[in-house]
Amino acid sequence: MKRISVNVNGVERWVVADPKRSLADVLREQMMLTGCKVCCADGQCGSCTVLIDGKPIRACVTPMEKLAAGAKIVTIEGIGTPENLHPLQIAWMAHGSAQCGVCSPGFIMSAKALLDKTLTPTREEVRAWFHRNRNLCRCTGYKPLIDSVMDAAAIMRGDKTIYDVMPKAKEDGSILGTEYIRPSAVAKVTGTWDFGADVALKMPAGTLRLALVQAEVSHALIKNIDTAEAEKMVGVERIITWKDVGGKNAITGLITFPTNKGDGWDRPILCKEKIFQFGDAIAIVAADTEEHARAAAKKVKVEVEVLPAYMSGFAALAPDAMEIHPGVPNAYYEQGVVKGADTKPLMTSAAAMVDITTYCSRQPHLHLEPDCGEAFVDDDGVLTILSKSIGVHLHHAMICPGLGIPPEKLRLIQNPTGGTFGYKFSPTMEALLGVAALVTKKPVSLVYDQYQNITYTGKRSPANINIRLACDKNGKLTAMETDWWLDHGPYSEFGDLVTLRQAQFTGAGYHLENIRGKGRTVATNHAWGSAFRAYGSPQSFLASEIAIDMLAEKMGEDPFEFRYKNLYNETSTTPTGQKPEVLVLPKLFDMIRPKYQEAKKRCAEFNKAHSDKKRGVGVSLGIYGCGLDGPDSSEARVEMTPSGFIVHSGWEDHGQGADLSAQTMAHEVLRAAGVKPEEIGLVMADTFGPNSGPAGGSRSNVFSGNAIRVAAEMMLNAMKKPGGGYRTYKEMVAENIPLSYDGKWVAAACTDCSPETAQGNPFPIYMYEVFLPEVEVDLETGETKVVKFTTSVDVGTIINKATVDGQIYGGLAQGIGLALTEDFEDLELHTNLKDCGIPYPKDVPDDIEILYLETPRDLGPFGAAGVGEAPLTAPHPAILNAINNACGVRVFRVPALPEVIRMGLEAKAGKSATKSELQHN
Ligand code: MCN
Ligand code: FES
Ligand code: FES
Repeated sequence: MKRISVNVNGVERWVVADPKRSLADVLREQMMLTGCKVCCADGQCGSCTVLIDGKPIRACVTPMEKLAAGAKIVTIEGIGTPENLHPLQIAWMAHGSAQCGVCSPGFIMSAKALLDKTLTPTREEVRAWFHRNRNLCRCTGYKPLIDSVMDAAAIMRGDKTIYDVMPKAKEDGSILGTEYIRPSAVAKVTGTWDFGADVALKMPAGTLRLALVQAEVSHALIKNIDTAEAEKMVGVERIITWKDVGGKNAITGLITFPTNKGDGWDRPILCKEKIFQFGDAIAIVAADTEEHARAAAKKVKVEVEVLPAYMSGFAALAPDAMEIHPGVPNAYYEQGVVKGADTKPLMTSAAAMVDITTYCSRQPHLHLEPDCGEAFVDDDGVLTILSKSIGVHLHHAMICPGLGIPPEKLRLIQNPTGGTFGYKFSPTMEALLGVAALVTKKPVSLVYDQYQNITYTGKRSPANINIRLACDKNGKLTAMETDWWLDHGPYSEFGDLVTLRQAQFTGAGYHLENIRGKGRTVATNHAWGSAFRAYGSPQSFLASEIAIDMLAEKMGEDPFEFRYKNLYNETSTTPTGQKPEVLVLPKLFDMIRPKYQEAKKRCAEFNKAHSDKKRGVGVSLGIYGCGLDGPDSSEARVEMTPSGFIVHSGWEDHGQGADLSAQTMAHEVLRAAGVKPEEIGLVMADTFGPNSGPAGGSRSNVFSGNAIRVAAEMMLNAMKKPGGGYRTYKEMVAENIPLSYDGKWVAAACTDCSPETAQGNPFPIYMYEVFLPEVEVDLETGETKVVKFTTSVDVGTIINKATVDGQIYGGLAQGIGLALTEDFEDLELHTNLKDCGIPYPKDVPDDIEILYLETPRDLGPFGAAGVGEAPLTAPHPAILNAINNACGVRVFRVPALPEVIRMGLEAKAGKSATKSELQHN
């Protein structure tokens, strides 16, 4: 320990600290300057960036002892306050740049250092600066961040005013379709938005800190758990094992289909007899500090008998593979698709047919904020769990029987959340927190480090799809056959649905009336499969959007026009036999066609001038449904108070902007009574409030948006005076009129899909997008980058323009990662953000163009569909198609790593790789 003098935000202070501790830890834990966020603790993400003597420094890798005497430290708290914001903070809000907001303080500090040097940077200089300073963002695709810096610089130069930059309501007061800022924006850009790790620091004295004892192998029998030595370690209060869990000690997967061969109780809260995957929780240590808890966790001895680990669908499907869950076959769910006529004769008589196998990877979510949460038993004896849950009511049902408490004694509330992209559709640590709080009878907190966050949360389920696609002599699609499996890891939750998604989306978008296929969900010992943005569809479109490209090639036709003539028409149905709710794909293709032609010309000119690098353009389409399968519903409440209105909604916010959307939906109705947006407060994502369903499946804008609209309409009706005008709060009270209204919206016309045929009407509304990337391939190294991305999109009426732009930019950036770099396969290598292949600023093009078509949907709130998942449905096959267009190499799996492309180039040049090597390497 040492008494160290520091100058923080202009104030000279003394702090007693361990000189080896990081500046980030001292700022956060000792000075409570929690605007300095720690996401990786490894210098990779820049979320902890502060200024030291004007330079951007990553505080997580700066030990206190490295601080020079008299060094001046500036944190986000030192550059602006909610009442007096820095231009960068204003511009960040104005461009919707703080989506989840966990990266915002770090980016703003980094940008400040740049603008302190120059007020006239170019966009490229800003991008290079962020890239060099390792500033990562997973939500925004970076473009809005660059826009923000450019605007902040303009304000600081005096070329623009704050008024110019800040979005405004429309003249009639409506904020629908504007770029109105989020209610959470000020807190996010000033660093006062408390994420779960900040909440943990601010828990009361006596809160126990938890650490997990986790499996270090992927498949094993547990012979003994010895806690004796660990119990004696300093600070330890209690070591908790399966014996301490009061209920079934399992998380129920709420399996959807009775044809599922398991019972859905396959995921233990704490492992008893068996380890199913690396990282599985075996015991929890509760101690006075996190350091003590982690040290003791290392001393728990787990004796195991290692079993063969099945790390892929290929391995788990092998005839001699043992059952991972004894009594349940590894292929535990089968899904068929049967539409139209028998496809066999159509395949035989086809003018052309493509038969390929594609493999979509175990894409990691790479949300920056590591998983975290707290729990306590409140004064009424209710176990209250705070976490990143994006399905508080869903998770309540999934964990309650495992904990063994009555449902009314369990409450889940979502903490401000630093991105999930779907991994939090599964409960992660909720049950662990719950068990610990129940056993110790004290408040507890658990904060994963980035290693745990990556290795012990769910991932996208890899899919291996064989597709055969046929057309007649006119190039019209006649039939499709598919055969697929999904590697869903060891736990069955949502495994049947993701398998069904292949039936719903493979071949979607085209007039394709004859389909036969069969798929299966396979248990493996790799990471458990969880929801991931666009859930299930990236696997499907990888297959069908490469196949159709190849079919066009076989027919000697342009891939854009070949698609165009096969798009859904007035007589078409989706692969599940549903009539599309709007016919927008031909218009989206018409809109983007001139861009396609320009791109082809641009690429040809580049290729003429370069022999070492080649450029190409690719096309694909993507579609996704809004909703959970079948008759889904959402509830909301609007309450009138003396000072305004409160929307109560379960719409969880990952970072996508649930707060602003809930406010906008209510305001668009209530503004008739002269209500201002700022008079509408929010109480969100709490199981003691209305059940709005999970924020997944891009369902919330439609379902929760409609439920809020309905509740607001009921309120407005109640406020209406017989002679015109609206009642005030006082008048409502005086007339004894209820002050609270519950709205509900049900997609009543939707039906489930059958496991045998997949036929049904699963979604009320779909989103549609066309992808047009341009890539550059280095012919020597195989390195590929996306240099420009154009997309045309129809997500119905736009509720907030900055939100929708941000969703699309961010989704495309994740699509670039999926296509080229991201993976979670190697448990030794893929253990941090960088090695999992997360795109840094310069890995995503600044040149992204979005063309909007706004076709109002009859069932959408104010005509809106959803948007979150659309941009990640099919950007990656378009990129792979563009690679082929650039250099003639077909890649059938993602990520298309340079070595795979290089192998393809060598094969083309007459060297060794075969088609099957390219499909499976
Ligand atoms: N929206 C709009 N106008 C439309 C459609 C949508 O303004 N026509 C807005 C909505 O009001 C909402 C956002 O766009 O703020 C996304 O709406 P929707 O598609 O309904 O999605 P959900 O609110 O249900 O959010 C979930 C969705 C999914 S499934 C994932 S995964 C996802 C995503 O949104 N994860 C995200 N976007 C994310 N964005 C961030 N920053 N972080 C995540 O983890
Ligand atoms: Fe410091 Fe990531 S760089 S937390
Ligand atoms: Fe950048 Fe979420 S806003 S990580």
